[in-house]
Amino acid sequence: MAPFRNLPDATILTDRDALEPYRHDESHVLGTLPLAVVRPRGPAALKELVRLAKAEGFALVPRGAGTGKAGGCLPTGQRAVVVDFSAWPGEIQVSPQDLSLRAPASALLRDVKAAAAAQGFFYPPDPNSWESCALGGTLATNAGGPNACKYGMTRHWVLAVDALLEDGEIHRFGISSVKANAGPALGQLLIGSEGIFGFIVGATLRLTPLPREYTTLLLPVKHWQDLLDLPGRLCGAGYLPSAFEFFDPAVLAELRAHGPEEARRLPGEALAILEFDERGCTSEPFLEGLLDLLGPVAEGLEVASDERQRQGIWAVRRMTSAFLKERHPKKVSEDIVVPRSRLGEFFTGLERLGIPSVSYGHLGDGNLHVNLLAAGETEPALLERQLMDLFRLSMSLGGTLSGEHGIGLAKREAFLVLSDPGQIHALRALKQALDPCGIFNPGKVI
Ligand code: 2HG
Ligand code: ZN
Repeated sequence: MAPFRNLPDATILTDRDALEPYRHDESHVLGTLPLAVVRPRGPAALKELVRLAKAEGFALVPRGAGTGKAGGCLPTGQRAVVVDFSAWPGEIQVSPQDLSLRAPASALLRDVKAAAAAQGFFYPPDPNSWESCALGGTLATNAGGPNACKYGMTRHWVLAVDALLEDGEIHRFGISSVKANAGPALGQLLIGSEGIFGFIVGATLRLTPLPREYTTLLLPVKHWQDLLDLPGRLCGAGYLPSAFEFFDPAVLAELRAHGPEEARRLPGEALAILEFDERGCTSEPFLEGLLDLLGPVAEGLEVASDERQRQGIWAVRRMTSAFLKERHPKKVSEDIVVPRSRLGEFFTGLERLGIPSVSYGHLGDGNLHVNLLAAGETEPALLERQLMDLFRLSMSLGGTLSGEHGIGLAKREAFLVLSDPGQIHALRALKQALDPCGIFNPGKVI
């Protein structure tokens, strides 16, 4: 407690019981016990924290709502202080004329999306944790979600960020317009940086008009490989779904057998959920065109008849991760990506590797949640080999080892081994330049 005694405008936790939860996020990784948790309520607290961290030699670890999937907000080592942004002040303000929204890092993504929607606008990023995660965490991790298929990731919706840098001050990078080209975009460097270059305390987000209609489709198939060329075929023909999700046969069977009421009614051996949100997507010509394009695979296609059914379908998809975790507490879930044109090759390769796994996720953008359900019972060296094989396979097809969850602690070793050495060198040089004392979230990513 001693060094924090004079910290202005902050709540400080040092009680062991209060610190314990900060060793966890929603990944399978466990952090160390932090020295303290600080909840700053203004810039003065951050300035003093940065000064103290340098003087006393402790690390600062940022945390939003703790819903991350890669351990990016977990303390490591013996001298870490968690900076919990949940009390960071600020209001959500929508600017209809600028098609933008300002919000503090502490705002819940749910409230950001609702504030935009209340004025007829849409903020598309929709990670699975969207109802509980904090905006700051989504910015630090460049969160994804089903809508990324059409709308891209968090980074594509950020106009400006306010960030704490190593001088202890908060700096703004970017402006309230999509046009800004005065030099390289430092704000973009901070998004997805997982707090290793500085901490994001607020942002100006880009909005777009709220979609006025949705078509949500259930596409059950007998042979699940029949789904794999559909994302590419649809996109190639000008049908860009706002979401294209899937469950492989094993995940679907488990959901049907043990999931909630809505899951028990799901059809097919494997199943895709497609959603379109452009103007005209509920019209007959649109659906007829889609059916023509899909051909025989569309035999069992079901259109959600109303908003209630649509919400029921999404509720099942949204609970799949937690559902599988509850049934297989020691599972390891990955989030690799391959270009959608190579999905078939990916699954052929996965079968050839013999990695026991089940998959679901964002088929439309090639971001697959490959789950190793037996990870807890697998010998650690073998598990590591299986994961490295999985990452190598994805990369050999032009993909990557993480599509949306980030690197954090969970994938750091693999990231260092598998990345282009030039990339690691450049990232380390940036780290040295922006954080010469190494106080910002050390030991993460690089
Ligand atoms: C999802 O799409 C989330 O459901 C979580 O990204 C996936 O648990 C997972 O791996
Ligand atoms: Zn996901």
